[in-house]
Amino acid sequence: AADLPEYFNAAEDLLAANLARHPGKTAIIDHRGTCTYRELGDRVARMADVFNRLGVRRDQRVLLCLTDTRDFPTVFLGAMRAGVIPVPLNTLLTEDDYGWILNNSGAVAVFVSGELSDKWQAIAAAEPFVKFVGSEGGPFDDLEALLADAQPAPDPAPTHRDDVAFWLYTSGSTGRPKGAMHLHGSIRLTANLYALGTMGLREDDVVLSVAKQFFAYGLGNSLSFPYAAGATVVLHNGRSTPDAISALIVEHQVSVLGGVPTFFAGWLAHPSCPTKQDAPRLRIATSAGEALPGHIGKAFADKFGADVLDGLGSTEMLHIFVSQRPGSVRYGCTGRVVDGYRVRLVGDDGSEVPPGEIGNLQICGPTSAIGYWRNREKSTATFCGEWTASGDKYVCDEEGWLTYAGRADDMLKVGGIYVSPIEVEETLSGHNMVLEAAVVGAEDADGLVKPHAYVVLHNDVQPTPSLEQELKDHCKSHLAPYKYPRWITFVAELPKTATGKIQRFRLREDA
Ligand code: 3SK
Repeated sequence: AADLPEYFNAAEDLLAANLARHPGKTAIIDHRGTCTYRELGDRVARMADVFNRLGVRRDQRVLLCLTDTRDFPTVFLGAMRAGVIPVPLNTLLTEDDYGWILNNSGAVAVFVSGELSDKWQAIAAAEPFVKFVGSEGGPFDDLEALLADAQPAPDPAPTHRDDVAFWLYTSGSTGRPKGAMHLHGSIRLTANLYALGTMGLREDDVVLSVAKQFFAYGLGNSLSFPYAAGATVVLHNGRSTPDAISALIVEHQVSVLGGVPTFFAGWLAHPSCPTKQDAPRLRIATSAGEALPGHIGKAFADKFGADVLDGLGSTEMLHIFVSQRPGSVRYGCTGRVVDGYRVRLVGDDGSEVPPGEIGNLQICGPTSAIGYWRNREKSTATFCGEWTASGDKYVCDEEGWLTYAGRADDMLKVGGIYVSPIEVEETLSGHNMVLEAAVVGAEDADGLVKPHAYVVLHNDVQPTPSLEQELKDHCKSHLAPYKYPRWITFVAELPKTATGKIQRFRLREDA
């Protein structure tokens, strides 16, 4: 961080060099067409006036419930440039989640994509002092009209590199999500250390990310990294289906693809997946979110003659700190520590374990969040001095190659997104035919983890295939849909300790 100027504004830093160097270059391609760096810079500069007119002041929080269009970087960078704190939200959460986060964050404004506004209307009606702004339709004031009326602010807010720039909410196994607070300096540092230094992102790249911008992984892939490199990013405002991603790769000749293992597994087997001839510029892919099974990485490399760089990152560290390197990939493990970070593996007593033994992964590096908002207990458990606990178990060999060995807690990573088994269990138990439930991770045919529920029904209820489907639908409608259990096993009772705690490890052994 000492290499950065003391007074440093992350939004200004990402845009200024591009505005000076190639203002007419396409920064973004989205469903509206192309947006040059000049146009993006203008929109971002106007946002300061939009915030002013909305009555949003420095250090206040604004929520972004936005799909992947140019409006996301407009609001995200515009907020940081004005010293306002943007808080991107997972667009798949429920109304209940949003109400809780609005209250927890104390946000004073919410930016909502038209197609997501149903989940916000009741909240907006109950919050007369919070401003709601809509993107592309919906009942709220229109962002485009506000931008058109606004005057561009010539100068960014004089933020310090150690000022809080933005927050990202992340789920834990118990309780509500935690708002990880990130600093202005961290955005440039993740770009320098990982995107430019490790992955080798270039100005002539055309980047596409399967993970959306509201995820830490997608925020780097689609926002900070392409702008730091002066590249072009393709934004897709719909679901990242194999058809959609294939079409975008071919149409825009994508050269860097940011994916997750669940996506790669389905896409490589899908009829729409382009050939190397259709996608000749595709030169590199990244994978994160969950460990990449070696056979999936090899299948991609065989098909495209390009590496998939598996990596491990976290919302707390902002982006990837363990990664494969182009040209020296070892499929089946996650890679080695990224220059600028240090990792160590510790046993349950806190002492380092020797090479070859499983330990709890901790990371030291300049991009860690400074804590969780309003959560002293979980902040002190995760951020231990210069070390941040990742919650993953790893093994390291003598040469520093790190291989994933499972989670240290009960959390599941499903398609790269955290799922709390407890939340799914509580939802199942809320169904009137369910007495209790336990959820663990089980591997599908590709070796990727998905939720598996063990359900005890009330005495007079018989398990049937239609009840199994009903319980899955119940979860999909009460939770973010990716959290639903892919398998349900009806059991007479759950394994428990003498004190009544569910022994998930015994179910994992059976799964
Ligand atoms: O889940 C991951 O591996 C990840 C990667 C990059 C940034 C953030 C995260 C959570």
